[in-house]
Amino acid sequence: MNKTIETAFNDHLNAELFSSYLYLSMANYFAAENLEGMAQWMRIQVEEERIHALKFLDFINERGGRVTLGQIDQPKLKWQNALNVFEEAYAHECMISGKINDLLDVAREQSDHAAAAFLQWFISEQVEEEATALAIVGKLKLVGDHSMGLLMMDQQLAQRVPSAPDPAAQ
Ligand code: OFO
Repeated sequence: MNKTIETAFNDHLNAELFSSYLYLSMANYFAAENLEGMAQWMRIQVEEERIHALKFLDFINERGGRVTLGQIDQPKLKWQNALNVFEEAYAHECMISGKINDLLDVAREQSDHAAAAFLQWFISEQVEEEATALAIVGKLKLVGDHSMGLLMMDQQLAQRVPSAPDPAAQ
C-alpha cells in the first residue's frame, strides 16, 4: 500500500474512532439530562461512526497496509443544552467532511484510484451527516426555551433506527 495513503488513512481511522467516542459522550450527557430519545439517537450515531472506522481499517488491511491504532483523545463531557450539543455535532461533521476532502486530494495526488473510489462513499455520506445534524439544530432553535417542544423533539429523535447494512460492504 502507498505509504502516504497508509499514514493518512490510519490518521483518519483514529478520527472516526474519536467521532464515535465523542457521540458516546453526547449520549451520556443526554441520558443524564433525562432526554432518552436524544441519548438513543446518539447511541445509533456511535455505532455508525464505529462502522466508518471499520471501513477504513478493512480498506487498509485489504490493500496490504498496516493498521496502527493510536490513542483516542478524551471527548468533552458537558454541554450547555441540547442545541449546544447538536451545534457541536454539526461542527464536528463539517470538520470530518474537510478531512475526507483532504484525503481525496491526497489519493488523487498519489494516483491511488482505489483509495479515491473508496472515499467517494464517504463524500456522499458526509453530505447526509451534515444535513441531518443541521436539520436538528434548526428545529432546536425553533424550540428555544420551551420544555414541551424539547420533549417533543426528544420523542421524535427516539424514532431513529440504525441504517440498513451497506450492501457494498458485504
Ligand atoms: Fe459522522 O461521519 Fe464519520 O466521522
